[in-house]
Amino acid sequence: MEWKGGWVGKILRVNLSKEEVKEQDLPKDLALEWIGGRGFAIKILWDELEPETDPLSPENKVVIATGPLTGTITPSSGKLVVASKSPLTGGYGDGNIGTYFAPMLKMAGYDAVVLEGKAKKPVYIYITPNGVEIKDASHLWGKSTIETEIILREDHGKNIGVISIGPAGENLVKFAVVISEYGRAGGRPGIGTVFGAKKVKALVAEGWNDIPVANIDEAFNLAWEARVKLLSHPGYRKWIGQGTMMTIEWSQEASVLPTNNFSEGVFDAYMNIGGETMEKVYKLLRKGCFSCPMPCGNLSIAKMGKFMGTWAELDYENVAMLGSNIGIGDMNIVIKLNRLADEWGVDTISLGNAIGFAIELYQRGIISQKQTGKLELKWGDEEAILALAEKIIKREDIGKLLAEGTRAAAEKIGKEAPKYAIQVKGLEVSAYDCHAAPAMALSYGTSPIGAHHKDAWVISWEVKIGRDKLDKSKVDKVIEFQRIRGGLFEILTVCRLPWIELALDLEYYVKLFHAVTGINYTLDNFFFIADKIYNLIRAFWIREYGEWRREYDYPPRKWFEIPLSKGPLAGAKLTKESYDKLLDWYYEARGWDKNGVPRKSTLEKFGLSYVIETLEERGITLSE
Ligand code: PTT
Ligand code: SF4
Repeated sequence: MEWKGGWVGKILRVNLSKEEVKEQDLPKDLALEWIGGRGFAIKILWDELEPETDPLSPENKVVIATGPLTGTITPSSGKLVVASKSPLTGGYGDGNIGTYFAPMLKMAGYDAVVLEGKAKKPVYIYITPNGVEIKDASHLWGKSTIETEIILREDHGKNIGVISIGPAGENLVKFAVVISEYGRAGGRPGIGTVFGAKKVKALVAEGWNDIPVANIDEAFNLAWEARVKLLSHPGYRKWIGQGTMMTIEWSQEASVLPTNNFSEGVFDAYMNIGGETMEKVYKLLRKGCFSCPMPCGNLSIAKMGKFMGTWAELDYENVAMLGSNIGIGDMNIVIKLNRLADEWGVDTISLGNAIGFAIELYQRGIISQKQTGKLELKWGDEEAILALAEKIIKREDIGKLLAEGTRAAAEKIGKEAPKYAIQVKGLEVSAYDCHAAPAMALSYGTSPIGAHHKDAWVISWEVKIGRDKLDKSKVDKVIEFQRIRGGLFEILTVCRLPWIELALDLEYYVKLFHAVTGINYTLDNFFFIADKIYNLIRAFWIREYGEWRREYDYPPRKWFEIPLSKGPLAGAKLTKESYDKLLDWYYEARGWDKNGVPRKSTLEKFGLSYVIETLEERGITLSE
């Protein structure tokens, strides 16, 4: 099978230790069998990392990968996967970022970049069709992501794509992300931290070559049709007005809005930080990714108080985690915290979790002012929260512990602390409380990177069909979404929101894939690849952890042990029996044994026999 477009056919290898840059032809089987994005990332990391590689050592690698539809006429195709072995979780980690760097990289001639080794001093990588340079970044080190991008644009012109890290990545805060265009973020499980460990401040791409397309007329007609469908959807107007921010009101109504470190699902001041208020009072302009007909970036500005004039891009997760989850009901403060997170290059979700965790421990007397560096931590206390956030980035006092993530911090603090760490596999939970949502809890529990909503956001479906209902349909839905969201969209590497929010049919992506590459794959072909990726990612975790236990796939203890005390669902909590039942069904449906380890027959079905050998060599027993 030959492709006629989509992939540009090269991988860029940057060895930072040797200061060497090499081009590699994109292997045909990598393209056809793993497609792109997450598929490329896990295959390269499995094949090329020695087991138990220290994530912050030169031996770890970062994979920055586009997909065959990235940068094409496909709607919303300016996406990029950044992946590595995660320093936060110790397992596979990735993130998806909307950035002009993605199409620029392809127009510069590369489908992916692999960073290897470690630079002696801070560097940035400048990529064009005329060559690739490893450039000195000493003048950028210590600067915020926003200052960094401004300087790089002054130096290289406006027509570039940039991804960079801020002080959080430099200081090896374990949940540092990469940032682009002053407010897009990617790589929650500490991919920015790995950049920092490698002393890579930024990547800059400037491309001008065409991305080949097999059948331009077919691609154009499909893309046009898709755009017309999106723009004429009844939800379009609200979407471009509020984007993901409309979820605040929905979450409040459904009692899943994380409040006070996921203690409650309702927040009294939710309206102040809701999508309606943002649109009417704070929104300044709409930003969008490359080729996006439904731009959702809410660039918003503080209107009152001491942060008046500060602007930041707002999304649901950011506002819930740096708002209700830490007791802040003033959008002006939420904007300031978001702006700081973007400048520092730190994940808003883990930051909001770390702050909420610390406040709860302080309130319960598990930590004292001696540990917090004299801070008195209270819900909604903006002064103390801003000071604590800064301590995390600078790794001062308790900030040093919290910068390791809530799982590691809780283990160190001991006592009852682990009960209040809202994380799975070391990655903090994103902004949906699951005291009364077992299927969503399963989604967090089985997400391939630790607790993230991106793979299977089943919560709105679950609320509709019944939270208490306990049958296999919940597991089927989680797996269906993992195939589509965690599979299809992460390998084609395009935005999933046209499908989720404005109902663009999945068949468009199949047809666009054909028009762009010339290859005929069905949705089932993509789902097979998605399942294969899930198995290889699971094997990667097992290889790195040296074992696997069911508990690793459990949601946070708090949801089982401390019920909600407010709102219409007061008294609700998860039960172990129900969760275990869902987990058993899930393992069975995936072809994994009762401990969550893929069976030999499952690995063989996906052509992953080489995995069996590696795991067995490491003393892991696999069932037939
Ligand atoms: C994503 C996670 C999310 S998911 C959000 S808001 W969301 C947070 N955004 C952050 C931010 O901003 N600044 C910051 N310092 N940290 C942040 N951490 C959080 O990171 C985003 C949109 C959104 S907004 C979502 S859901 C969709 N995500 C997609 C995805 O994952 N895949 C895909 N194919 N399409 C997607 N489309 C949507 O893109 P992570 P972005 Mg992000 C300021 O990276 O690690 O996956 O974590 O990408 O460009 O900001 O777009 O309510
Ligand atoms: Fe980017 Fe939003 Fe458009 Fe997706 S819908 S491509 S996140 S602007």
